[in-house]
Amino acid sequence: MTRLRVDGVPVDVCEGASLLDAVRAVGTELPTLCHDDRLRPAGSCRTCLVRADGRVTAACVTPAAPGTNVTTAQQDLRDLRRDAVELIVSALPPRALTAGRRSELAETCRTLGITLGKAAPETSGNRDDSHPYIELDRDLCIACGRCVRMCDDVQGTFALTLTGRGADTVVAPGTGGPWAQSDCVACGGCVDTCPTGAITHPGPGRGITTAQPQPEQVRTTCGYCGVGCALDVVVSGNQVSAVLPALDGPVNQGHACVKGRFSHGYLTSAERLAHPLVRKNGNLEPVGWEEALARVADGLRGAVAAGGPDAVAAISSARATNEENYLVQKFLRTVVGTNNVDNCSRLCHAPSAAGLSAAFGRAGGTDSFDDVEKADCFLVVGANPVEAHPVVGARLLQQALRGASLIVADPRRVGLAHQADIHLRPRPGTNVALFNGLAHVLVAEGMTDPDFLRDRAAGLDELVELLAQYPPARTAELTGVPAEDVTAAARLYGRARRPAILYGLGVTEHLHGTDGVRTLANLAILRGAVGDTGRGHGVTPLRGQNNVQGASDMGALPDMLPGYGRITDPDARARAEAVWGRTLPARPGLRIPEMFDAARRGSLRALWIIGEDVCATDPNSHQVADALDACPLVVVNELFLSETARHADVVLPVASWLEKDGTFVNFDRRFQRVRTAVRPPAAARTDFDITHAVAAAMGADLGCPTPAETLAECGRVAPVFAGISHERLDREGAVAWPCPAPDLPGEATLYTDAFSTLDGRAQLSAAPYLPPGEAPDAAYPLLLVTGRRWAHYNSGSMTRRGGNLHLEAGDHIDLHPLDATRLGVDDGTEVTVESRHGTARLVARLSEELSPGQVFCAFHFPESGVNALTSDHADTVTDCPEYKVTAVRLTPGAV
Ligand SMILES: Nc1nc2c(c(=O)[nH]1)N[C@H]1C(S)=C(S)[C@@H](COP(=O)(O)OP(=O)(O)OC[C@H]3O[C@@H](n4cnc5c(=O)[nH]c(N)nc54)[C@H](O)[C@@H]3O)O[C@H]1N2
Ligand SMILES: Nc1nc2c(c(=O)[nH]1)N[C@H]1C(S)=C(S)[C@@H](COP(=O)(O)OP(=O)(O)OC[C@H]3O[C@@H](n4cnc5c(=O)[nH]c(N)nc54)[C@H](O)[C@@H]3O)O[C@H]1N2
Ligand SMILES: [Mo]
Repeated sequence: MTRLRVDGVPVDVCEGASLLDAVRAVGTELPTLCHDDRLRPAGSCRTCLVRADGRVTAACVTPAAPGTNVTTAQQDLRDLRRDAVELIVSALPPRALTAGRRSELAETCRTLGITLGKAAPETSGNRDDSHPYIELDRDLCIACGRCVRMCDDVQGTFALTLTGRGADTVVAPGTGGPWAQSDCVACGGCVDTCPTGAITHPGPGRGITTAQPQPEQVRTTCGYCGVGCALDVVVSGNQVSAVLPALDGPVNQGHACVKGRFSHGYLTSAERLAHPLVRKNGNLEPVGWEEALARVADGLRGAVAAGGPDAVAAISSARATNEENYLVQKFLRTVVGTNNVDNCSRLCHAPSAAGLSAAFGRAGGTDSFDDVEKADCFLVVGANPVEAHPVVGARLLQQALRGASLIVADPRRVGLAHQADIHLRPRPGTNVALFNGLAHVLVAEGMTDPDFLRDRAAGLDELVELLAQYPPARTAELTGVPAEDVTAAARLYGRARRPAILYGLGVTEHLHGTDGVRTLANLAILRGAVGDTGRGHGVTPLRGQNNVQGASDMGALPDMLPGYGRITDPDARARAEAVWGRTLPARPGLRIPEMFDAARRGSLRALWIIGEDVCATDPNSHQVADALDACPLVVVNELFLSETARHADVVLPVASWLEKDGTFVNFDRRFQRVRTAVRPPAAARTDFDITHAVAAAMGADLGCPTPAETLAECGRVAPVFAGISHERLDREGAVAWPCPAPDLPGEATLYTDAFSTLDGRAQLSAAPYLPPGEAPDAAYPLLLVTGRRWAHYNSGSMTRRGGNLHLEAGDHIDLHPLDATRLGVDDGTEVTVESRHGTARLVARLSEELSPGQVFCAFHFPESGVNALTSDHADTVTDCPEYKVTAVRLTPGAV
């Protein structure tokens, strides 16, 4: 702590604080037009002048030295500050300060009593409104550089620059052309920091920024990806006018991405479902809730009568809240009497849950993301956070720019790879060989932690024996990664002081995804870099959906009760039975692909799909559609008439994340609150209410009248959540699980004393490399990897309905220029892609980010049919589809 005096008042500030921090600490406000707490100080606007030990200085750039006497209130200082603001305003047209203008500058002028007296003449036309979410009015730019620093220092996109000279300096996209064609990824950082309204978001939210809290503002957690950004939703008349990143958001810290910040246009889309639909004479027709619920209840009863409780199954939603997922699995287990419940974790990080449980004992990441600040080396594997988890991607990028070493393992030159010390490019499907190769070098060169391995790990001898087969040269043959890169990457990870591993679907969505997770975990165990040893930050899966961790935590899994009690474990069942007052079926239920098999065979007679567009996003989609068509009752809870809803017998209109109350669990196991910002359309209801209503129509009462009471009940079934409640989250913001008691902090870092495995040790895995399920051949010579693009989200149901469509209007397939030339394909032209399973139509995009022989596409536009291409091959342990490896051929034009 540093002690100094501000206007005579003693004040203590932290090491590294500025005079501005000290002045604010005593409650004095200064104008700060070029300053934002999220950014490096610039000291250019001279509006925060103070006197420090007699010398006039800009408070924002002057370090708070011990004993300094700071004064702020003398008239000459007031005049200097006022002159500085007046000078800035005098160069702006009157609209900078028109009545009702929401901006920091307008606010400052109102406070200082500065009016338009000396303003420059009104101008017009110097605008760039090419972008759907960001508008630039160059005449209002004061060249404070906040937007540029936000783009560089927080987002890491470097899309903006200051151009021109002297008083004519203004911000511009670095590429020179219109904003829409720049490198901007619409994180909204520049909009949020701009103090004058030069950069704004068009529409009712224009000019609202985090600097000016609004009367109707609701704190919630983003409902897109699993990062768990805390957002403040500004509401006016049941409409969202702006969504602002919360400055105190534990993961996002005042940052957001295009999805959370701007992609809420879907809320008011004309296509939004507003009434239940029931199939009559082959057509889906609008009906009242009573009729729809009666149809569901009759269908469920009929299915049970014909095939017993196991003739019913549900796919619960990783987009929905914990409380909704808890209720859905409780309904299946206690009202229907089956364990047939699963969620999209099956398609995503089920291998993480299996692999991390086997290695360490629990089904989540081992450490807190806060540790990025302490890590000095990142191994990022099969993940593209710059596009898929942009806020995480940006924080990793900043750490790399500050000197942390970065190893990226991805077949493609993804965003982070541009900043990597080493980019390993394994052939898709060869991770296990790569990780074994890295482990070989760690062992061979003595970069392991013998004490940790002796005291806290098991399985070393077996692993060392296996690793003999993976010297760098053989690893290079198996993976295509040069031997010297394998060695160099192992040394970088092996010699780091505090290395951290983060990974994504490039590890899990493979035939041997669980082996991939386990052999990756080996690296952290060999180094003793897990288990709170102070020598590293473990292994973190960048989980996908907003609440995929939570959906699984809540027991929406065929073999697990809430809190991961095994359904086959009599003690776990007994605990749930005591709370629920019912005997539970002991046999594990069906996994998602098994549900479709059972439907095609005729043994599954009712399937309730809650927020998953299985016909678009599950693999081998023609077979999925066949399964739905074969199933006598398909009920779909949806926001839109998705591909899946089109195959349903009953479609129930639902509320989305901005329209409901509950909690989500993010990728590093933090529970956070979700709060209702606006009402859903017409007759749409929450999944929570619908589950209750279906139970009631079946004559059952699920208890749990409110989301808060539901989480409380869940804590009684699952002791690991017992310390977490809505009331506590309202107070504390976020709490990580495990958290067994209200007076204990959540365990953000796991395994401090022991691992949660049977013997308390981390388990090394001696898994040999086995080839992927599909391999290219003469007929299908290219290897297709599927994954994500920054502007759209999964099935695209929400991001295709709003401004994001202007950012990316369709799916395209990236291919190397050498392949394009060979195949006669031009950039931007239509191509037909065929696999052994189906056909898709896409637009070609030439890209050197891929190796020749490999192609890449996303699956955000169902009409392009990408999942008609993907196969039924799936992880041998968890059934997670092998989305990352499909052999295809490509022909120019539409066939
Ligand atoms: N914008 C956007 N964000 C999203 C989503 C979205 O659809 N759009 N979806 C969300 C969801 S549900 C999820 S699960 C996450 C997913 O987030 P990520 O896991 O980052 O997503 P992907 O792009 O599917 O795959 C990651 C990378 O794996 C690489 N890869 C493929 N095969 C291999 C391999 O064999 N070895 C290695 N080392 N790498 C390989 C691919 O080239 C790709 O770059 O994103 C979430 N966030
Ligand atoms: N080829 C290929 N396919 C993939 C992948 C891949 O990498 N490659 N990745 C896979 C992965 S990781 C995942 S997670 C899946 C994701 O696949 P899905 O889960 O199918 O995708 P989403 O678009 O996230 O959401 C599903 C539906 O939920 C609806 N929805 C949104 N919020 C709510 C809500 O609160 N309640 C209800 N009831 N509905 C809601 C949306 O309108 C949408 O139609 O895709 C998988 N498919
Ligand atoms: Mo996912």
